[in-house]
Amino acid sequence: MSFVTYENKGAYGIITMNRPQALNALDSQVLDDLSAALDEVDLNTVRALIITGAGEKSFVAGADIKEMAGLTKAEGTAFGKKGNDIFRRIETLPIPVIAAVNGFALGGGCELSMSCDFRICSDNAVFGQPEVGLGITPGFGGTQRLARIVGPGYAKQMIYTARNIKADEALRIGLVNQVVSQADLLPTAEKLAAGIAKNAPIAVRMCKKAVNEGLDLDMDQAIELEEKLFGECFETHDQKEGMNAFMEKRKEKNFTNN
Ligand code: DAK
Repeated sequence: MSFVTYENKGAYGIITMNRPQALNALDSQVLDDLSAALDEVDLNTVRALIITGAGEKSFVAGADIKEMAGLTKAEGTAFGKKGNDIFRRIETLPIPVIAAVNGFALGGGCELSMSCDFRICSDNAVFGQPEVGLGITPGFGGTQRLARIVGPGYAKQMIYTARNIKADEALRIGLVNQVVSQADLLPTAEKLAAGIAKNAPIAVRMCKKAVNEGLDLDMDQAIELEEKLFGECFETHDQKEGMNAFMEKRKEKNFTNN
């Protein structure tokens, strides 16, 4: 039995973390299942991905504390690498990934949401990095991604105090882009995914690469990267189609990912 499901909705897909008896906490099995679900995404046809949690209470309540409790140093390091490799795969996936956070996003859950391109959440969502209260550091990229998303000040405050924040505060500090009701969460995420899927996939892919990789470069190098990726869009079918549609005053565009 898999703790992670994948549903192909045509232009976009939905991955659901589905271990509600443990509030979708991430143990080794769940991480393996998440990796297998990512394998199922057909990157030639699927143009955006949503990651959400099963149930109304939790997105992911963190790495599995019961499994981590007995780990040796070597096992702890290996567990951290397992999660990091999968989260990095999500971050660099050649299609946008939206986290639809439907409740607790704590520790590894907050970190999973931050490996996605952006986050929307329901009004009952709770975010936090409680690790220092458990005697560990965030281990799935939390110290790095949180600081990049909300800035070092808020990131350090959240991490050092281990204090959880609610949806409205997450919105205020820029951790999430939008807060909606539970009922509206998935429809809103699906609307966003479908909207992204209408655009030229090569161009969207280049934009993801430009933003992600550019953030780690100085401005001269970052602009050079943008120039290179901009250039790569030319002579593609989709560049010609997008520009021809404008000139022909056509609303419908046939982007083919070529
Ligand atoms: N791990 C394992 N089980 C969990 C869990 C978790 N993170 N969160 C919840 N559960 C389980 C509970 O144990 C309970 O199971 P039973 O006792 O019924 O068997 C069930 O889910 C329902 O939870 P509660 O009964 O506690 O539900 P409540 O509504 O009362 O409370 C809660 C919800 C989310 C406030 C509470 O469950 C809670 O505080 N959970 C722990 C949240 C947390 O601290 N999360 C961060 C985990 S630390 C690293 C790699 C990774 C990481 C760090 C380092 N390296 C290797 C370097 C990541 C660390 C983390 O994510």
